[in-house]
Amino acid sequence: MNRLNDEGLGALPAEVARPAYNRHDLKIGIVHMGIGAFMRAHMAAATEAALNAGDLRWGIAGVSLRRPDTRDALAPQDGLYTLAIRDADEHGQPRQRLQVIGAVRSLLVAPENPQSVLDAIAAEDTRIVSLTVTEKGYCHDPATGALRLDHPDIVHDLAHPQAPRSAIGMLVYGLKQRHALGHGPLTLMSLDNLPANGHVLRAAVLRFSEEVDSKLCSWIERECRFPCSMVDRIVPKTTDGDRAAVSQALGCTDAWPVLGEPFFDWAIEDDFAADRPDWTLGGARFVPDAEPFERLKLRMVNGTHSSLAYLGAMAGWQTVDHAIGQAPLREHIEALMRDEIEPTLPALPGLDLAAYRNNLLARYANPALAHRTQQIAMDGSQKLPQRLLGTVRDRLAKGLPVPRMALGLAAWMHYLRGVDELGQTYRIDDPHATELTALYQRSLGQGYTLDAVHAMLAYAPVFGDLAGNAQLAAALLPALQSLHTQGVAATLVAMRGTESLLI
Ligand code: CS2
Repeated sequence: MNRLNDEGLGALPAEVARPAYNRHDLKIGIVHMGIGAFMRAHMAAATEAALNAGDLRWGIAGVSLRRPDTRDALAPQDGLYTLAIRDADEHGQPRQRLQVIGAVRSLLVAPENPQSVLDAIAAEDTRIVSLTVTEKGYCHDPATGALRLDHPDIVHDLAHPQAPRSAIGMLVYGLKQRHALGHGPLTLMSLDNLPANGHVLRAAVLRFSEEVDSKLCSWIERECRFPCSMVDRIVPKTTDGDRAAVSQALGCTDAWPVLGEPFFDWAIEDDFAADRPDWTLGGARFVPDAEPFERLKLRMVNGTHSSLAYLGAMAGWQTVDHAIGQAPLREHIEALMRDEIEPTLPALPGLDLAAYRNNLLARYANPALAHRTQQIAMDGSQKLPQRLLGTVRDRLAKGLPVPRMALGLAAWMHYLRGVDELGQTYRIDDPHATELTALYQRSLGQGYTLDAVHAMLAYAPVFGDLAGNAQLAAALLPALQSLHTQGVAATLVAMRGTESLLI
């Protein structure tokens, strides 16, 4: 089979969507740090809509922060890749709609040539630098949000201005070069699942730049923009089977396609230093304040996703659709949203929470995604604060019970034992894995007791001020004991009828 590339675009099957513009005329207006599957199924797809409408200023330079695999796969394809949107037809049969995306115009691998990344950030045509570097990529303390000046990558980058390895270091040294060239301010746009993601990014960039050069820091503070945004599309990891199926449907080899659900949402603050694509053409909406959208999404989507992932992974339910197909789990997730999460959410004009909840349950049931619970379970220490603990804090402050929230947290703690109920071992994939595994071993590993629960809650990077919270510990203990002795399925059955609304 031929390789997908510019030359072969005309020969693709008629039903495959493809760029409607001449890719050679594309300018690079966006530098994207962390060119993984999520961004290629999300922001690049929205940008493609603006390019298709004829605004060719917004080609993307994609930066890989660690591995060369994306560049190695996409360079022979002229940067082209397929977005496969998957769901089920009216008979429940999986189907996919294919679109070849042309927005990614160049690919950089930071560790091979960090200077090329700084040059791209400093280039005159660049107006936006966007990031999907995952929660841990901000080198911040998840409980407080502050940049960790003792983070090994930050320590390294402050000492090596020519060869930074963190996204924050690259941004600041790239901005320094840009400022020296007089090329005008940038918009720095975080697309990660963090509350106030723009503020987290801004704080980290300013803190780092303060260490580098105070004039640079004031320029960034005054002139650059950091809009917050909420992004939502489920993007499972692409497998070899997916690559083969997409290639077969295209009639040529695509070594690096991405998959996604049909659902797409992106609410972004309209606060840009120097113009932006019209992403509304691709389904985005510009909003004055992204906070209520972020809170809704982080708590409802990501909060329930993480709860479902730890419970599912422990029970041996490997994919989200399989897990949500278990009636007691589905009932629990539905009640978790309705009774415990939704009462903590601000009202949003036009938002019907019951419809949002039902739609989310339908998204989880999508049989064509095969989204693995272990994929969502990774990096728990980075995810739990904004996904679960905000809801928990709000409820505890009002004296409201948290039995279902506590079950998700308990499932994460229980998951740290590293073996599921079928006896399968797995690796804890988390930047704090070593500490967390050791903590589990000397606390819960010695017995599921109240003292052990308090020892877990004392883990400051995750729980912060919740350490020593008696109400939370009292909710966690029975959940942990039940998961330990009865297992996930029996615990969920026992949760039926649990009252979360009243004290
Ligand atoms: C998921 C998210 O992997 C995870 O942790 O919860 O990636 C989720 O699929 C997206 O945020 C949905 O928008």
